[in-house]
Amino acid sequence: MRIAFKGLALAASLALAGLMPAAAQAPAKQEAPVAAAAAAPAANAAAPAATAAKPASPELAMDGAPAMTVKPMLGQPTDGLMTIQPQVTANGRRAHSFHDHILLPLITAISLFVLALLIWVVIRYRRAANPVPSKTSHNTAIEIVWTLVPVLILVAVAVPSIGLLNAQYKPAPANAVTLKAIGNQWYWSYQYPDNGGIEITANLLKEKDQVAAGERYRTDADGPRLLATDNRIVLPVGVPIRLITTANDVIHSWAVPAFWIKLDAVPGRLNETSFTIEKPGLYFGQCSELCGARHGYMPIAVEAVPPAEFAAWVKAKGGSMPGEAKPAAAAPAAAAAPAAAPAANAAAPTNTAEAAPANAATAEAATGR
Ligand SMILES: [Cu+2]
Repeated sequence: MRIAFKGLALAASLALAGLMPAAAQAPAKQEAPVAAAAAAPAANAAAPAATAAKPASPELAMDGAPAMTVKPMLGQPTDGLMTIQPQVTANGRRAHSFHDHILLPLITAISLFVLALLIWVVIRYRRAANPVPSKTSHNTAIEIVWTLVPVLILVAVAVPSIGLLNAQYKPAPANAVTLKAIGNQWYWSYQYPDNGGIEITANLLKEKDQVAAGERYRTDADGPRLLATDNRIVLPVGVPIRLITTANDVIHSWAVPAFWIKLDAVPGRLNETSFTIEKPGLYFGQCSELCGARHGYMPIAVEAVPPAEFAAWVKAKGGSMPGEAKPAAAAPAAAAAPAAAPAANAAAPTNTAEAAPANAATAEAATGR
């Protein structure tokens, strides 16, 4: 039964996403979501119908989810910005403050002090001003000072630094939402193992002049060049996220600057960290481990939304929230077509196609933003 449901959920999400893993490198046509929506998924008829009912538009994610608009200054690089991106996690704020209030003043003071010493030496002890140089070779007091002071500075930096490092590897609490990010040459795929095994493949959106006529290309609503993806992942705000990374081929690294997250994705190994996003918004990142020819073309786009919207998105994807009953529509469908379950093919969705249209308007109101 559980396997049957998983198969259906996979079929549903694949149909919704309008792409199969094999097609990952080639962005599907814009019309795909609508076509897929007509055959609407087995799991939970109402919610997908709502998102799918919208017309295909470059501003919609390929799965038909409402696209979040890009906010200036938030979650992306900004022209002329000199410092770290605005941080939206506790660790990020802590690191930002560490950088701004401890490291930067310290580095500035040391640089100015050394510069002043150099200038003083150059002027005061130049040949013209100091024709007979001193033959002094040792000075115990000054040697103790120039050994001790740097040690004390390093200790002063190490204390907050190790605390921050420790905080970054704090295990996630039991109620965390798990996101598994899988690096592939050269795109990211995602799983939500606690939410009915939702799977998402996120590819770079190419520029208009790089795609064939009719194919989806990047617009400014999708995000900056080289950072926009065809499918965005969605995460709840204010809820701890357990991030697990791994890879299918070579080492990648899942990095989103605004979250203060950079976690290597290593084949055959699971790396884990946790964070809580404090502000709704659209956040961009990139693979940060040199992983091959198209390393620069595997962006990350995260929509952070209120928990209720996240729950609605999970339902729309055919998943479920932990502790919640499985979507009702999935049960009869699975019972009606047990044979179709293992293969995520066309058989399953057609069985429930009639049940799909449901009340689009209500669900749209619930998920609209
Ligand atoms: Cu990579």
